[in-house]
Amino acid sequence: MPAFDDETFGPVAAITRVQDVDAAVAAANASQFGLSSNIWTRDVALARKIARDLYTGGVFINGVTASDPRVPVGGVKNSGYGRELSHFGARTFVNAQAETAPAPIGDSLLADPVLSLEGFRALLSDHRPKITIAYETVARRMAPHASGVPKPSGDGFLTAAQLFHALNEVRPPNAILTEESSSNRRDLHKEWKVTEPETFYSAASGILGWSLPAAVGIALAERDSGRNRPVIAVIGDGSFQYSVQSLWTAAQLRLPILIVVPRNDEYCILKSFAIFEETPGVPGLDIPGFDIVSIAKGYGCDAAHLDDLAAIKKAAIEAWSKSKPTVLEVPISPQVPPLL
Ligand SMILES: Cc1ncc(C[n+]2csc(CCOP(=O)(O)OP(=O)(O)O)c2C)c(N)n1
Ligand SMILES: [Mg+2]
Repeated sequence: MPAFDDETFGPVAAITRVQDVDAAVAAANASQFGLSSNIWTRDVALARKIARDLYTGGVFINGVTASDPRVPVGGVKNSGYGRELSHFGARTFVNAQAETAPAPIGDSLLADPVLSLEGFRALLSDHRPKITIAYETVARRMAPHASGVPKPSGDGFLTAAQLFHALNEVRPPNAILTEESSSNRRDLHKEWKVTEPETFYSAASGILGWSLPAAVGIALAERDSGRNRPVIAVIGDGSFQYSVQSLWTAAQLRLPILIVVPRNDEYCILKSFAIFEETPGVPGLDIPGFDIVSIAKGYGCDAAHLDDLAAIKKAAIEAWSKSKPTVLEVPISPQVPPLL
């Protein structure tokens, strides 16, 4: 019967006679809707018992449906998109709870970004890094570092290790490194010893698109806090594309970040995976043809294509004294290293 099955919302009361309480509950629960229900009776104890059996967003005894701004009130089944009143109502439209609930690590915060940042700023204003770990302890935890100058590739290109070795030679000891250079991470850690606290950042999840904006945020914080440590982002040519717009922010804010892009024209680490998984011929792993210099200049950065270690070192030193970001595109050997 449409009047029973549809949500009329009009000035219509659909009345259905049933044999007893159980039949009433069964009829109510058969509805595809479930915004709320009302029980009218002198027997409040019975009403409470019935209420437990009704599947609706709320049950009101001897009263019409009402809501309270202090709590989210709403329906079940096909009723109640979002919740009435309270700030939770609007958020159900964006599935915010569903997005934050599965956070694989750490805690998710569901909050207004502006209010949250204001709150965090107040909390952090007195924050000074506390150096609690002795250098010797840190040094013991680090991967073994290469000694000597890395060997050339033999194919005419620089190796990633040669590039990182050169950068390490010219960087100040307190330089902050953000990293997203998947297949070259091992070489980077061999050549670039992280000895100072809070000088190495990388996405714990492995998600691409994190390190470039992170470098921008860190450089901004360094300037605002007066610490002014130099910032370098080492980011693969593939990863560079993921949040390349952050170059614009860096240029607009006149941040002297050095961004080094080891260019191998490929998603190299995924080729390593393909070998490891014995799945030859995976498509889409070559990414030739990006003009990284033009892209960077287009966003307002200084940029150069360099394949010579002396020129790279000179450009790196200059980068940290500029009032804009510098992007260095450095072709490196496309050799695919073993995954493990
Ligand atoms: C958002 C996101 N998309 C895709 C991936 C899968 N992924 C992991 S590494 C990688 C390739 C990175 O290429 P590049 O930055 O050029 O580094 P290379 O492996 O060549 O050193 C991709 C696509 C990911 N981790 N995150
Ligand atoms: Mg690459």
